Amino acid sequence: SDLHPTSPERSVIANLFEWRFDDIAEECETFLGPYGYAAVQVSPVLEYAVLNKPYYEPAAVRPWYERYQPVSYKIISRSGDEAAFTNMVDRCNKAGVRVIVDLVLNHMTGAIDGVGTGGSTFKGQSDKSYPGVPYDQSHFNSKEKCGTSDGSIQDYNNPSQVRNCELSGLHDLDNGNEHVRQVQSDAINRLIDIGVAGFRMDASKHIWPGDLKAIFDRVHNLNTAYFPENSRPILCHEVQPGGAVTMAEYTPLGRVLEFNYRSSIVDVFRGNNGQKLRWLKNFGEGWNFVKSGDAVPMIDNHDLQRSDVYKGINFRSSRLYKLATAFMLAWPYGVPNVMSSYDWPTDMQGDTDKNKYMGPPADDQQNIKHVIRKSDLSCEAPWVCEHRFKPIYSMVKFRAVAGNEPVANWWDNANNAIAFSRGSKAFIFINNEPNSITQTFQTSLPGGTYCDIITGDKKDDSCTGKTVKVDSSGKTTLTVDGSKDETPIIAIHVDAKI
Ligand code: LAG
Ligand code: CA
Repeated sequence: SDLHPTSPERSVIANLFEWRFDDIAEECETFLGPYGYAAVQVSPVLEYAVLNKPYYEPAAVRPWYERYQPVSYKIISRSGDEAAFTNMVDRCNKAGVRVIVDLVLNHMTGAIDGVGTGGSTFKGQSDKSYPGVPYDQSHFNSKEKCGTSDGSIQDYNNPSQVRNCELSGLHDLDNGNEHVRQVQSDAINRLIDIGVAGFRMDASKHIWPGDLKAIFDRVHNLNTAYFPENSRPILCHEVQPGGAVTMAEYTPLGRVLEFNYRSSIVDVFRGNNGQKLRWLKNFGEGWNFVKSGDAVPMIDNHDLQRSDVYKGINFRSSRLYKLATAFMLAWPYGVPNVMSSYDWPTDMQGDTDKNKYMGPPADDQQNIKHVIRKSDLSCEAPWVCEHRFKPIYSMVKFRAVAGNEPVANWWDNANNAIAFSRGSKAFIFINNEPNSITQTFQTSLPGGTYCDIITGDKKDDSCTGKTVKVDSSGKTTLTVDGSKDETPIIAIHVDAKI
C-alpha cells in the first residue's frame, strides 16, 4: 500500500492509544515489525494542557482528553519528551514500522488558564494567549467571524460555522492566518525531519480544506534516512459524518477515516435492523463509502469506545471485535486502523459512561505505566492490546499474504455465515450464526494441508491448532460452531501450508 511503499504488503495501522514512547519503540521492534504491521499511530505528542481535575470529578487521575488541548508545539507529552520521541521514531523506522502522529491543528485549549506538559503557561480564560507558540487573540477566529451568539458551532449544516466556530469550547485557530500557517508547518516539519511518516488529522472537518492544503504545501518531503526520495506524508483526516461538510472535500488531501464503514460493520455484526453478514458481499465502494485508495477503515476508536460503550464493537465485546476486525483485515479495502486500548472501570448512567474521562494507567505521580507483555503475547491489564489478540495479528499476516488478490469464491448461507478467497492465496470462513455449520468450499488454494491461523501457528512442519485439508481441486470441508467456538472463524493462507 501507499502507507508502506517499500514493503507494500504491509497495510495495517496499530493505534497504540496513550502508550509511552519507550514502550512503543519496543513494540515496534518485538511485535509490530515482526508481525507485519505497517505503521503505529501515536497519541498527540505536542505540548498540551495538564488537567488535574476532570470537570465533574475531584479525582487526581488526569484525563486522556487533555492531549486534545494543545498549548505549544514543543514535543513533550505524557508519553515522553523529544529525545524519547526521536529515539522511538528511529527504532520503529528501523523495525520497518512507520510512525503516524495524531495532530491537532484546529484549536488550542478551552477557556482555562494553566500550564502545559512542557511547563509553558497559557491563558485561555482571561485571554487567548499561548506564549509557548506564541499565539495571541489575533490568531484565533473571533466570535464575530464565527457568527453565532456564543461563538460555538450551533448548525452543522452551515460549513462556515463548522470551520470558524468553537468545537466543544476549544479556542478555534484561524488556519488562514499567515503566522498560524507558518508555526504549524514548522512544527510539522520538525516531526517529519525526525522521521515521522504521516498524521492522523484531528478534527479536519473543522478546518477549511484550503487552509490544510496551504499548510501542507509548506511541508518537507519525508526524511530520506528512512524513506525514498520525494515521499510525501500520509494524512488520515478525521471527518465525522453529519451536516453539510463531507469526506469528499478532504480526499484530495489524503485519506479519510471511514466512519460509515465502522457504523455499517457494527450494524451488520450486531444484526441491527435485521442486517446480515451476507450483505457484505459488495462492502466498500458498493456501499457508497469513499474509494478504497482514499480510506482508512476501522471498527473502533478512542472516542467511539467511550460514546458507544456497549452499542459499538470494541474490546468490551471482544468476540465480536475479533470477528469484525478479522473481516476488515480479510477484505481488500483501504488501510485498516486497529485500535489498541487500555481498560477503565465504566460507570454507566443509562447510555453514558461517567468514567469515560479516565486517563491511561498511571502511578501516583501520574506517569503513564509501562505496558507489561506476557509470554502468551497478551498484555497485563489494564492494557488491552487488541493488536496482540491472536485472531487479529494472524489476520494482519493474512492480509499481507493476500496482497492485491481480488475476492473470489464468495459463499454465504443467505444469512450470517460467509466465506471467500483472496485469489489463490488465502481463504476465510466466518460463522456469526448461533449454531454449527459444516460446508464444502472451493478455496482455489493449492491442494495440501494448511494450519488454521485463528487457532494455531505453523511450527516447522506441523500446526499448533486446527489443520485444514484442501484437495487437489481446491476444495475443503470445514466445520465452525458459532455457538461454541471461541472465535468462529477458520482462516488459511499459502504461507501457513504445512
Ligand atoms: C477529536 N476529533 O475531532 C478527538 O477525536 C476528540 O477526542 C476530541 O475531544 C476532539 N476532537 C477535540 O480535539 C476530546 C474529548 C472532549 C474534550 C476535548 C478537549 O472528547 O470531551 O473536551 O478532547 O480536551 C473537554 C471537555 C469539554 C470542554 C472542553 C474544553 O470534555 O466539556 O468543553 O474540554 O474545555
Ligand atoms: Ca476551526
